[in-house]
Amino acid sequence: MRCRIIGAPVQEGNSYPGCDMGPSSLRAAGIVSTLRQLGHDVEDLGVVVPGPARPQAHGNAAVKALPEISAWTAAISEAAFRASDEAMPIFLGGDHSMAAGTLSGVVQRAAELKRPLFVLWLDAHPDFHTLDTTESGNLHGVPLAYATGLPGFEGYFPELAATVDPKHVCTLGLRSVDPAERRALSEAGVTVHDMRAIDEHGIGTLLRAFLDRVAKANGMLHVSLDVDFLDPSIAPAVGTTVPGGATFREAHLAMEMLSDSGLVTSLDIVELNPFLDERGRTAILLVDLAASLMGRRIMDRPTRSF
Ligand code: HAR
Ligand code: MN
Ligand code: MN
Ligand code: MN
Repeated sequence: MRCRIIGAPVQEGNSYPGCDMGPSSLRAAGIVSTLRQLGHDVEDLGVVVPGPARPQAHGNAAVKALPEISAWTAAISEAAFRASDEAMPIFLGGDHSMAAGTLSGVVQRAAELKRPLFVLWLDAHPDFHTLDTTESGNLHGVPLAYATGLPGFEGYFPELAATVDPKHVCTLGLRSVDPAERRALSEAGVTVHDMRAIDEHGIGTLLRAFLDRVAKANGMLHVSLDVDFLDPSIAPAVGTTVPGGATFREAHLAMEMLSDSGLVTSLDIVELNPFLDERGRTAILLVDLAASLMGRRIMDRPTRSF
């Protein structure tokens, strides 16, 4: 497969400095060479550079770094649209606010190809706040609401060329949802599989049902993998750890099933904060998960000696 790696070192969307080092850490952990070893044609496009931030204030005084995130969103969206031309873009974050740009770019691509875009959101959080409902004001909490066309972003974030149908979104791994998000998710018809659903039904059953829907609709599939989807015991390098996350095997199984499906057309790896990592273990785990998603199987998994 033809892949394009794009760094998006945005960190203004969260309150723990360090996410800007995410792309470097994933590169140091071998993201490019690992995908090449799996036989993919990998082009490394470096990092996105945002345009100048225009001063902007919002009625919700909690909102932070709106001019910066708006500038990042525009630049990332353009890069995502271009990179998704006959290739699979893999976006290295950066905090999750970058998904405002990646989703906006890939949904524009899907609209051009006249195919529906589906989104698998692997995260402890749904990131389904609007600029009006966010209480923390951290804009990594809003990208999914923006991309699905929820109101209140007009005039603040770039105008969307197309929106993601919220009924094509499946969130998996949730365990920290604010009241306003809970209401908005249910009104919009987003599929919500929280950790309890994973415990009860198994991640494979839930993912299988979603993948069947994507396949039936001839959909494109964007996967957004937030580090805090994973249990903090295996993935400490994230500002917003929440106990009770996905295990090593649950995460790999999800990636292996995604690989088998052949449906994934774009991927985000977000929220990695290398400043909080332990000898690169989270970055290494993320590269291994990306490898599973891109075709590595248990039987040919190399043993690691560091
Ligand atoms: N819902 C909370 C807020 O809006 C927490 C958002 C945290 N988001 C992430 N990404 N860490 O998923 O502040
Ligand atoms: Mn997130
Ligand atoms: Mn999260
Ligand atoms: Mn769904």
